[in-house]
Formats: sequence, structure tokens, C-alpha cells
Amino acid sequence: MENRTENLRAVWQALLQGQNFFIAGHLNPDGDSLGCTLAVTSLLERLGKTVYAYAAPAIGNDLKFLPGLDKVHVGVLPTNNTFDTVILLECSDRNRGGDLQAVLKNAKTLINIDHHLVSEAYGDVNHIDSGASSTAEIIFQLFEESEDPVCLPTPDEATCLYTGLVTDTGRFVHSNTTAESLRVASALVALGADLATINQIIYFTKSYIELKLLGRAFEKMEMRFDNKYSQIILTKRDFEALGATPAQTQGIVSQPTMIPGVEVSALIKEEPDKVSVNLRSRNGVDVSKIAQTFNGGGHARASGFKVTGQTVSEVAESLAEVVQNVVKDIQ
Ligand SMILES: [Mn+2]
Repeated sequence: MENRTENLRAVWQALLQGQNFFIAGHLNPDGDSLGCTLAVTSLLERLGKTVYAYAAPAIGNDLKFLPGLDKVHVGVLPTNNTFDTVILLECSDRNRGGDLQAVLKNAKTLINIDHHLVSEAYGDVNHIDSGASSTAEIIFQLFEESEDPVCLPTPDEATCLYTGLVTDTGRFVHSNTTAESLRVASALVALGADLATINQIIYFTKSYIELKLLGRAFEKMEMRFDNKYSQIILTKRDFEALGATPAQTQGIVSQPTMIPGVEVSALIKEEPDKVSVNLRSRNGVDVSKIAQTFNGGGHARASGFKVTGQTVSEVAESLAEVVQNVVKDIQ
């Protein structure tokens, strides 16, 4: 990115000038959003700044190991808005962080750091690098830019940033993984990122119920349209039988995309008040376009939507119709 150095220097200038900071990531915090919030909070505190770190609820169990999480106000907004500097991470618009109007209104300087393509330059200082795999990759470059070795990540900060990097790249598998992502990962490991804990908690921990639910999902997997479409329907009865909740289905929808020939994978869940659908594709199908048909959205390879007022089989059939049209001409 052309202006990277210039932008990072402008961010540094704002960080050094500020004294009383508010920092937040986006709603439904993921590893990148939360990891970066924690790493930047820790850096600012080491520089003698006052920081109010905020995260929207709820924090997933797989992120509760992140060092410094006890300092984050989860779902608790400040009562006194005297911040001179607000940092929004991973927020493609100023409302992505939640109800922060009171905080934003009084801030002298708003810093916006993001890696999403659609990000608006709504800050006083903006650094939007859509070529970066993750905000963690950008934050590491920011730490490096200071040239003061004191500002390099501590082992705990490295653990937080590595978590952002590894989750946003799907363990360095998604197409956003670049040589730079791997260079940053290597540097974070050298600085003491706790790989053993990150790998074990994020990638090798599932509850008994989650594994049973995965088993049930595999049993219910159906192949349609010349095996180009995999459909899994989990009903209220499936969840009840296992004592599971629809939130425990993380990772299930991407499993069928391992089958060669599968173009689209759908997980259709009957929730108490709605039917929710997750979509994944293996090759070229842009599943965000399928989701848009149902007023949903997301990325080309991963998207989703929710429907109210229809049964799970009605939703499954209208989805199947759309998918059939998309996959029918694929050889
Ligand atoms: Mn991200």
C-alpha cells in the first residue's frame, strides 16, 4: 500500500498526542477485533496513557484466554466521556462498534484502522489497508513503525496479535494470506506469541455436545444437484435431543466443502424465533450473492442470512431453488 508509512506515522502522532483513550472493535467481537483492542490497549498503557477498552458482548469462550481481557469493559460503556482520542478498529463505518455516539461526539481525534475493502474514511486519522489479511497485521506494522524497541509487542501483545492473524486467515489458509502475513506471524512468534495455547484453545477444543452435534450434522448431510450442493438441516428437535444450542454449530458448515465437486454448502438451523442459514463455497461461487437474495450478506466464500415467519423446510426449499440455478451450469 502506497501510503502505508505515511498513514502509520500519522496514527503514531495521534497516539503520542493523546492522553485519555477510548478503544473499541466491532460488534460480535472476533479474534482480530478483540486481539487488536487488547494489544493496542497494552501498548498505550506501557506508554503511560489512560485507556478505556470496550468490547460489545459477548466474548466467545475460545477468546477468553487472551491476556489482558480482564481490563476490557464488556458491554459496559463509560459514564463520563472525557476521552481526547477514540480508536475504532475493524469498524467499516462509525456505527459498527455499537452505540458509541456519546463517546464519539466529544472526542477530539478519531482514529480509524481497518482492513475491510468497504471501509469509509470517517476518522480524523484513517489507515485502511484492504491488502492486509487482518487488522492484527496492520497493528504489528504500526508497532514496528515506531522504531523504538520499547514499542515492539510484549509476549502477551504478540499472543493477542497472532490470534487476530491466525483467525482472520483461517490458519493461513484463506486467500488473504500473503508473504507479509507470514512475515508478521514469524515476527510475532519470535517475540513470544504463545502458539501452544492459541492452537489448543482455538483449534483443538470442543465440548462433548459440540462433537455430538457435528456427528448429527454429518448424519443429516444431503447431497443435491449432481452432488454440487450439500445441505444440512438442524431442527429444533436435533438441538433438543443433544441439549445443544444453535450457537454450538461453529465450523460445521465448512466441512462439506472438503468434498471435491461440492460448490455450495449450506447449514440451515431452526432457531427459536427464526431460521438462520450459513453458506460456504469451495470454488468460484459467490455465496454472498445467494445470501443477498434473502437480504443477507457476507463474503464470496462465506455468507449467511436469517428468515423469520417461515418454516425450516420452506426456507430450505427456496434456498435450494436459488442454489440450483447457480450451480446447474457448473461442470
Ligand atoms: Mn479482521
